[in-house]
Amino acid sequence: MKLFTYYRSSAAYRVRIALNLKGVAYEPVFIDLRPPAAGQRAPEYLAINPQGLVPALEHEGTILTQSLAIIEYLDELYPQPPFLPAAAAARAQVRSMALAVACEMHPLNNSRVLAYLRSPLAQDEGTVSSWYQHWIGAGFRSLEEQARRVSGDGRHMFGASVTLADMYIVPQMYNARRFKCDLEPYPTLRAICAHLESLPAFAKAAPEAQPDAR
Ligand SMILES: N[C@@H](CCC(=O)N[C@@H](CS)C(=O)NCC(=O)O)C(=O)O
Repeated sequence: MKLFTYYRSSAAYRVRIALNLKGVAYEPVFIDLRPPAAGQRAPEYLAINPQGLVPALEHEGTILTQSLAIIEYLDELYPQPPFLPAAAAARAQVRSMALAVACEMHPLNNSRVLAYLRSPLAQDEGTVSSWYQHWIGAGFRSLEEQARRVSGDGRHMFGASVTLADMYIVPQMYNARRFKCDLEPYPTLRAICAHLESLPAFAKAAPEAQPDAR
């Protein structure tokens, strides 16, 4: 199994966590997203993933893209430990929190969106930073309340074991710290992430633990 990854990509970070939780060995292929390399837009990478985004996963000759599709694939292939609870309503609650990160927060703060604000829209770093912090605040406020309602132990987004939602909140929290967002208003999310980041599968997936970190 080959994972096309970049250490600071939060979407790749989600998949690294999932692979580690399943105990699946993989070969990382490093795609440097920063200019001037911009490896995600190189013709050889676009041949692998026409979306021009990391992650991508190659397994048995098939290439998969989009972190959620990849993580669900892994969960179907390797059912233990399961990434979703058993009950239908609980599964929907977990997916809702993962999707709040994947569909509402991350797309607004992705590197290509921030780059577009800088050029051609000519926004200065202060404006780019308030854009970033605004959308983190909007997302985290709702997730804080959701997690407060459905976390079973204050250490997981849902119930008392690791689910899909945990694989999405930790990388988003990492990014929020990196962009110096005020995290004081989110004690539930901070406590959950502190616990999750101490687990080996999460620690091994962290950006700083990756061979391409610099
Ligand atoms: N929804 C996608 C998001 C993928 C994505 O946006 N990846 C970012 C890194 S976190 C990327 O490749 N950005 C390159 C760019 O913005 O040009 C997923 O979940 O896989």
